[in-house]
Amino acid sequence: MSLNISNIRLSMVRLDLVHDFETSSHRKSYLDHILVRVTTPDGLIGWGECASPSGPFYCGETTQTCWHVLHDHLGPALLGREWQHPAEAATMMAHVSGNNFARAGLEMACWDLYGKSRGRSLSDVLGVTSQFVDAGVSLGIEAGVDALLEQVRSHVDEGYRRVKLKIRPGWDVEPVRHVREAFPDLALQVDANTAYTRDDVAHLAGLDPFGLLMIEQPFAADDLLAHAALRKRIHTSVCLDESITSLAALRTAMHLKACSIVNIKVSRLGGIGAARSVHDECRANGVPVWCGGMHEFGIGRAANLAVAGLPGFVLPSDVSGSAKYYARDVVLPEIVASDGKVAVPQAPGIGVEVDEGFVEQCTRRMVELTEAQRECVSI
Ligand code: OSB
Ligand code: MG
Repeated sequence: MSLNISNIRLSMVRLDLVHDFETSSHRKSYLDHILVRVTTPDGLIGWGECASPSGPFYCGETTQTCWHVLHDHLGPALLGREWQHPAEAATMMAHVSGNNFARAGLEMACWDLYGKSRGRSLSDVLGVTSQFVDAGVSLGIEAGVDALLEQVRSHVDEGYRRVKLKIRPGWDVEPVRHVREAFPDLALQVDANTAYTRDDVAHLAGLDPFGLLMIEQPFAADDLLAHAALRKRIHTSVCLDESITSLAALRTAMHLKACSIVNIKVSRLGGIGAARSVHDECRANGVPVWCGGMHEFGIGRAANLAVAGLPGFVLPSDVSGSAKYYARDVVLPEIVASDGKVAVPQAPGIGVEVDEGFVEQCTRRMVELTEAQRECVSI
């Protein structure tokens, strides 16, 4: 059974964060994600989410570049063309280089369509059998140690058993020491979002006494050699996030022994298919993986949960319940964490229903692309 997309609607949707989030590069209080709604000539609807940060800090993409690339390049590459499987749709977009966040949004919508057309959930289509994913939380940089301890306390009280702390020069060993003293048994890890340089290797070794699960991406995305050097100097496992933008990048990182753990993100890798390939390669090589997040709304979050159910995901994910991020989600049923676990959606496609009325209320910009006109309505 072949599918083809006759209409693509892009909606830029803003949700406020319940708690400001600060990383080594920036602070944010809201999210502008692009929801991608695709329709077939028979009226089947698929949804995807482009979870790009607003500014070019995590990677080069922004909400605006994603909008442009989806509108002018990726959307037109798919409109009106027949495909049998989302992998084939991905091939139709392969001439567009980079722009993985934009690509992931549209590719996700193709998986949703594909699953719905067969009455099968994404997790089933991916061969996932796990019903639950171990959910951790990623906590931002706070004004002080007391505020951080309060954040850790409230999430531990909610049942989360793994916490990731954002670090940067000047906010690393001391906050980690305080959290470790207050929570001796908590599974704890840190994420530097590229804030350090090779000169900091000895300083980062100062994190070794705290029994961390890993240190994530201390150095620049393209500085695999610095990560390899760090691995030789510390006992704590080194995990890569920003560096792993493709299967080829993963293979290079493994070859250089730059990491012992990989954070898999659907957005950064340009889609569910690429995320699965990276997972398969890691699994074949005995590299443990876990599922990272980009503060996704319910659509991207549901897709992450299906991916995180794959067997190589042996470490807790950053995919928390929706309530950790925003007051109301764009999907029903709400994604909830209970006892540190989140259920893998089982309904057809990505497995969540989009609350279109609420989406409309939160939409700041919308455009529709059709096969005939390429573009018809915009607000
Ligand atoms: O590095 O993992 C990261 C959020 C935005 C950009 C980068 C990162 C993050 C997170 C949050 O750590 C993960 C989440 O809760 O979705
Ligand atoms: Mg990270």
